[in-house]
Amino acid sequence: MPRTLRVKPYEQPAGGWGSLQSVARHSVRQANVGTTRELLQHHNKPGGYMCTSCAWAKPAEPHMGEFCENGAKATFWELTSRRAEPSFFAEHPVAELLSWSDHDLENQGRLTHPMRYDAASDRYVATTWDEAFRTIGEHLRSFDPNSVVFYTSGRASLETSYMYQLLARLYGTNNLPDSSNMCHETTSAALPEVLGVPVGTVLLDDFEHTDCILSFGQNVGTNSPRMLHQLQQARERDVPIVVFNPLREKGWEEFVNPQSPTQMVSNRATSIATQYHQVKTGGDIAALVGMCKALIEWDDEARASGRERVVDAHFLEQHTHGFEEFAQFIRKQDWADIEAAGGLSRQAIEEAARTYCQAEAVLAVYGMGLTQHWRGSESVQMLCNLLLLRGNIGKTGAGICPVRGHSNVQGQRTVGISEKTELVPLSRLAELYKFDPPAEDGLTTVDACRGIIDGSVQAFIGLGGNFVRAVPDRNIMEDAWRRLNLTVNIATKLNRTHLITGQTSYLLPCLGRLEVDEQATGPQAVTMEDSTACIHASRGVAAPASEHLLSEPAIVAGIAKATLSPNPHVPWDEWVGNYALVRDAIEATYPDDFEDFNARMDTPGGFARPLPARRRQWNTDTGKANFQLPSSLTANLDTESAEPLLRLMTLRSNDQFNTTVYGYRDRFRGIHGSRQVVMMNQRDMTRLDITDGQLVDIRTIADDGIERRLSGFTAVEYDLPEGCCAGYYPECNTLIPLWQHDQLSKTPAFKSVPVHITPM
Ligand SMILES: Nc1nc2c(c(=O)[nH]1)N[C@H]1C(S)=C(S)[C@@H](COP(=O)(O)OP(=O)(O)OC[C@H]3O[C@@H](n4cnc5c(=O)[nH]c(N)nc54)[C@H](O)[C@@H]3O)O[C@H]1N2
Ligand SMILES: Nc1nc2c(c(=O)[nH]1)N[C@H]1C(S)=C(S)[C@@H](COP(=O)(O)OP(=O)(O)OC[C@H]3O[C@@H](n4cnc5c(=O)[nH]c(N)nc54)[C@H](O)[C@@H]3O)O[C@H]1N2
Ligand SMILES: [Mo]
Repeated sequence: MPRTLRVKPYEQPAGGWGSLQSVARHSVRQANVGTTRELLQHHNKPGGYMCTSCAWAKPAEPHMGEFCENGAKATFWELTSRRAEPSFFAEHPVAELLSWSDHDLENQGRLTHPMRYDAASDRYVATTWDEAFRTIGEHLRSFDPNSVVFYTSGRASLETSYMYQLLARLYGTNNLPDSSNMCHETTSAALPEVLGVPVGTVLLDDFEHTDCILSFGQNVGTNSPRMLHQLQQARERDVPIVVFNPLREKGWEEFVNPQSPTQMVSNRATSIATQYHQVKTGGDIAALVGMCKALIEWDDEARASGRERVVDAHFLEQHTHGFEEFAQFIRKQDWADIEAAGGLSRQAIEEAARTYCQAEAVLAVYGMGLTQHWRGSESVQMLCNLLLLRGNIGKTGAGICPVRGHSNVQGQRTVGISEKTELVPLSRLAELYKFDPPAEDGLTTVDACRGIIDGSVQAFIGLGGNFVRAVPDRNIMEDAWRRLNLTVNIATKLNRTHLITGQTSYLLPCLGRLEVDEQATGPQAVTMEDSTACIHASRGVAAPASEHLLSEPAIVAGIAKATLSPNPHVPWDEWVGNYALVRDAIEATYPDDFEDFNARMDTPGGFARPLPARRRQWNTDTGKANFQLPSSLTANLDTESAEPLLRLMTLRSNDQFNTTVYGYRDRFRGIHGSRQVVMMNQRDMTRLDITDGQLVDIRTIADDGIERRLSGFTAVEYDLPEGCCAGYYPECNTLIPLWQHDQLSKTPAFKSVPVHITPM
């Protein structure tokens, strides 16, 4: 269906009446009005279910409705009354469905039957679970285990994830990439070198005690809206909030709490950011170097004149390694270079540094604007350097807070979904299950893509997600995907990845987290870990979408039993009948993190994993927190180009969850009706002879001989720094070269694609 673009700046705050209207619209469209509204009472509450949208922390004392606009949309979307039944697939051949939009595919509703792809009729046809497991098992037994990829999207529970990693390892491979490899893997790779932990150190309580909040590259109003409660409360205590983001995102500007009758009636918003720095994309290293430079210069002056130190000398001495070298490096940096790389003036950077210095306890939140860059890890480590200077790790009200994406993406890594053997207690698994786990590292997401392109990967099992749509180099990947021998997708809704079929393809429908999961010993609970490393139980409350669905643990066990030779130490059936036994197995594997797991999983607010860095114990090579020097002032890949080069950021709208496009209203950015747009700075438009609303051609600048191009996108004039532009994910994924990724973690550089834009 052709869509018409409308651009209308949004004058309202985040939250407020706009948010209520949007929730109401979605509840009506998914035709589940009454029931779902009742269910929302159990949302993110102890004893209830944990939201399927973002991973933000759930408080011990929840609000009356502990949900946000986007959490409510995710709930409606999962509990829709629509169904994609076998009759739907009989009517529509796969070739036809391939021409449908992401929105229209998922909007068909919940999958109801296990389906097998029939090449002769080019259709998915219903099959039985027995047949599906048997055929999948036969195929898997015929492959070299290292040619099979076991991908996980970040939604599956700790129980499912633990079983899934064990299936892969018993089968013989560590090929366990997950969506984290495209997301916060940068964090998981960068933080251990510096702080000795792969996750953030901040707890929800810290927001109540902090004196200053820094934010880098995260869009709170859209992607973790419940955090606005903590931000609003901090603002009520007059806590400064300093934001670095190329775009002026609504959530960081002002917020009306839809759950506060007084605020709703008066429509008086709380302003959130006290400083808003529109850094250039990839310019955070420069901004952070600048802040550190200001601090160290002020500290040098203080020391010279005998005044109180600006850095926390005691902390630096006791707890850190490499400070002197770092300070020398920082002193040598030139303000002109810092200003050019970050796009911020020295004055603005010093203003931020002053606010940082005046606070006793500072916490920093960050998202994809830091992680998805060529030097994403260096950006994250530079943020740690700044925090370390004043001892802002391991004290109340302070710390580093990566805002994770999927609702259990952090937890999956905790229980063994990882391609990196060093992160997994393989010897413990060997002891518990009496087998020899594969010793070599498996494939990351980027390496899995390479393997699919070069033919060394033969089969792909997807536990959720929309892999082909989420990865870079979409066109190349779609072609390569068809050569796969076997693809198996465990999913709730239809998406494009399911339609690009390998030689043998199965689509296996599962229960969603919100549904009652009845097994041999009764209804089951599952668990997940939030962004602050707190673990919560979740119990489904809605009736299953179809009687033919199996739970994710049951599907994993079904594939395992059909593939592996029996192992008396791995009780697949007992586990499926009683998830508490899986939790016992998790506890046996990770006794420190999961002590008394079954007893503690209902702790209000979750139970916190014991993180050494929170206690200022540093599990690093030096036994201290390590300063790390950046190799450049920019996080962007240096690209030589004779043509005018812009840096494209690919972003989420306020009406999507990753590749799930709920609709076409990016309300906060005022962009409605179409996602085929590119937001541009007015001076760049003039320079490139492009007018507002004009159709343009976007081409990636890369010297690898591959043409990556999108045509017919509409240029929209937008308030972002010169030299930067922005488009939507996943529409722009064709433009992103697979090899442009973070140097340490291989997280794709989705936020700084060098492009050339011309009028059509
Ligand atoms: N409703 C909803 N919630 C979600 C999701 C969703 O799609 N919809 N997705 C979930 C997932 S998996 C994730 S990972 C998170 C993602 O949540 P975010 O981390 O907020 O991810 P993005 O939407 O990609 O936006 C990143 C922000 O970084 C800014 N930015 C871009 N480049 C730079 C840069 O170089 N420097 C700085 N300082 N800023 C930059 C952009 O302007 C944007 O505001 O949200 C999760 N929650
Ligand atoms: N250009 C660009 N690309 C990006 C990003 C970006 O910012 N820019 N962000 C990256 C990031 S941060 C991420 S996390 C990835 C996301 O990549 P993925 O996690 O692979 O993608 P999603 O869109 O979250 O997956 C949606 C699908 O999951 C399935 N699903 C939903 N719920 C369930 C469930 O309960 N169980 C099962 N089994 N399946 C379920 C549905 O079928 C749905 O279609 O994309 C990455 N790609
Ligand atoms: Mo993510």
